[in-house]
Amino acid sequence: MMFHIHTFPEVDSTNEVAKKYPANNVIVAEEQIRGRGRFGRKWVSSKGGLWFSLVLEPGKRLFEYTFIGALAVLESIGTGETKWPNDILVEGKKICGILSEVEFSGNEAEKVVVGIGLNVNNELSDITKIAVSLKEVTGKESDLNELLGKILKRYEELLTLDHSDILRMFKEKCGMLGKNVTVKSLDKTISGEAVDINDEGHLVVQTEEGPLVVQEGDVTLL
Ligand code: BT5
Repeated sequence: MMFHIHTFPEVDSTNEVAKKYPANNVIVAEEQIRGRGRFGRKWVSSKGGLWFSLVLEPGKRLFEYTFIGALAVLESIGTGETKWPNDILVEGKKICGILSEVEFSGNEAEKVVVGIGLNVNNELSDITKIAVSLKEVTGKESDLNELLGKILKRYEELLTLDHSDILRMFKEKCGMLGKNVTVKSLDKTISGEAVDINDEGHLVVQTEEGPLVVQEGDVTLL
């Protein structure tokens, strides 16, 4: 395997630790004190979950690293569907979230950090309405190291595929295409049918005013 794995009992955020490492390293934490989502949101990361960040060479578009992460996790847990732009859902609840970030050296992308949070054996206490763990889905605990190994192996394989293959695979597993959605981005909210994910990784929504392209945001299925 191309990845070197470093495990820590507790960190603020594995994405922050990962930024100090060169490509092909993976940072794993048993627990995160300040696990992060997009837009500075909090990611609940207590013991029993799989919280890790991959450090990768730049070269692909950022969303591809996220889509590859989603596909690698999906295939490794054997259940669920992808949700644009960075989640995996099982029965409508979030089991996995991904946060991909670029590290620059001057103007040039130096590396990409892909942070993956997967609820495995951890308790979800106050977010059970929106979140689910693999343990709840399968009825049994999973071995975290075994699962991590599977995901990393699959990630490495998917990295060699073309942009178009990754996009096609992500779309095939995407439960929200063809459904009516509301998308809240930072500055506006739109509703319509989610019809496609374009080559840029953006969501295309067919609204009453015509098709709109959404670059980032949170989607609610109607
Ligand atoms: C994400 O953000 O889904 C990206 C999460 C990435 C977490 C990994 S863990 C390893 C690495 N280190 C980090 O610090 N982060 C990465 P977003 O789409 O913004 O979703 C965040 C929202 O998900 C929160 O506002 C909550 O509503 C919900 N949430 C928080 N913790 C959750 C959990 N454990 N399971 C499911 N949903 C959760």
